[in-house]
Amino acid sequence: MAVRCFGSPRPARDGVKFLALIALTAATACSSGSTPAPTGSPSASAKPATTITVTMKEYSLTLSPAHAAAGTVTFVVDNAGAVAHALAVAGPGVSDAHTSTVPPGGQARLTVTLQAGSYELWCPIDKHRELGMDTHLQVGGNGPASPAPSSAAATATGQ
Ligand SMILES: [Cu+2]
Repeated sequence: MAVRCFGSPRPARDGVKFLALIALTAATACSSGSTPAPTGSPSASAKPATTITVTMKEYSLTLSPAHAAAGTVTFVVDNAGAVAHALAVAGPGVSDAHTSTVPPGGQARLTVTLQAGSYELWCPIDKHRELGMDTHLQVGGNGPASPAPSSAAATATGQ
């Protein structure tokens, strides 16, 4: 019965709070380790990702813009058609990148890392590819040929 005097929910609650604090601290330490942001504003310190809008309908794919530099590219897929579509991408270094099925009027995003070269984009649903939902994206080299992301970022900052 002495346990009952002790048994208020407060100790347990404090324990949870403490654990949450540890988790929070760990998360903060983790993120600050990968991104050195001294002023606390994490925006725009890294090179911004390229975004390409892909408009899908029956039966075509339209890229805007229709070219990209090597690096991280996010395809924003808009289904402007009347049936479900999806986007698949293949090319140098990318073999099985695709969105899930996008319903009519829906949107999806697909982020891939592109190298210089030619990429094929198509809709993998039914025979949409054969019907015309198939296009290419030319990816150009990004500045000097040295593929070192960290030194490239330093160079960009210095300019
Ligand atoms: Cu389709």
